[in-house]
Amino acid sequence: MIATGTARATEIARDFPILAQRTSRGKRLAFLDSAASSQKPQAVIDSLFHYYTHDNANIHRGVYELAERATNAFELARAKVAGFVNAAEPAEIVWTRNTTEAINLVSFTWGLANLGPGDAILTSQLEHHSNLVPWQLLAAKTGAELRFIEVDGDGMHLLDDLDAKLRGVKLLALSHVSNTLGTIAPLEHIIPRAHAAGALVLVDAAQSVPHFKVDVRALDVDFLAASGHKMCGPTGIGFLYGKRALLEGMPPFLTGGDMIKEVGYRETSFNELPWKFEAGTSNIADAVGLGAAVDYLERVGMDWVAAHERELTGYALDRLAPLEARGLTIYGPPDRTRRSGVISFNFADIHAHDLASILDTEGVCVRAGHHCTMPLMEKMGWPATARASFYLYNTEEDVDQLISALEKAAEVFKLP
Ligand code: 7TS
Repeated sequence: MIATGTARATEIARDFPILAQRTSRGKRLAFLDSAASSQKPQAVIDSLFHYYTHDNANIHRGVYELAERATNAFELARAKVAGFVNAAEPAEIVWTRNTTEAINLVSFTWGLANLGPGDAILTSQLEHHSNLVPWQLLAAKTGAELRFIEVDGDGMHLLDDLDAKLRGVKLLALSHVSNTLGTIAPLEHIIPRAHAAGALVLVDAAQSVPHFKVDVRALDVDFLAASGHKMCGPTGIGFLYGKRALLEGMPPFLTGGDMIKEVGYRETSFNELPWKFEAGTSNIADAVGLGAAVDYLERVGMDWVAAHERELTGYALDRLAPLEARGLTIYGPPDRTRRSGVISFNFADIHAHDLASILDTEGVCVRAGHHCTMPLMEKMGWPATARASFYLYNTEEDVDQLISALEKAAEVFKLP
């Protein structure tokens, strides 16, 4: 079973030219940092080249052929993203630079218009700073209260008091998958309860949409944010999904060109969805690139991606387990069905940064540090962790290389 997955992943890895290189020390590259940013398949690189070589022009204004082609490519990419997350229509997809900007859009528009003293925002103790700091600032500006779903020592949500926590909550803002611990939030249980309490739900899907099928209508999310660069797409492009009725009711975010209908010297009427939220010239080429990334992922099949990552994570956990006797600590949910392809760990008393540097000498790329979840690290009492994260192009060979590199670290640090 695993072998089949690995054979396919080995083929898939060939679509990603960057992975074929050797490091400056002559090592095979084991790229295990896709939670930070994924690599790009040739099809995405080609789409950018094609766009700039054949179609480039500004959109929504030109009457000439090039401008029409650019506009069509841009809007087709939006439709692809809408299909990928099963939005009811492309107009419910607003382009942003990334997840962070999508969350800020909701905070600055819906949030400032709808929250006040006596209201509450509920998030969790697992959140990336992107899904925390905007709500801290919004609470400070509006007088709303910020509350937290707590997590246990394994990073599992504690939901016994959820209904009590939801009292007075107007917005629940939750990450689907934790970038630090891999915890998958049980959204199918949480969202109906949030709606029953009268709250809207925003899902930070930066770590879920790239890795398994996410259906905004089946989940019944109100807003969802994701980043193109984590799902085989270019940097600088991401999106906000919002239900039409909500987006319609929200004031614009940034203002200027393209987001307007009529402008007078003293007043302005705004464009229709989704352009009302897309001021100025958009990141056209990278939107087109993200459309190509969606095509690529759909060709591979998101069910296969999810199954492969689950298998590979299981294989990695099995191979890491014997190192626990030498001081390795693995964090995150012990229940493998509740964790994604992210494994945070520490090795004896080696600092996570030193560990990551040694792994780097062996060609293994992992992230070390607080993973933009400083409050979580403080709560858990971990100064830092090293983190390996998997994607569709990773293979058992990558995991084996990680294990050998950890054994090398044990030697260097003279662990027993
Ligand atoms: N939310 C989650 C859950 C994330 O993992 C990240 C990025 C973001 C939001 C922000 O995404 P951006 O594209 O707007 O920057 N996470 C990581 C990471 O784990 N390592 O580097 C970036």
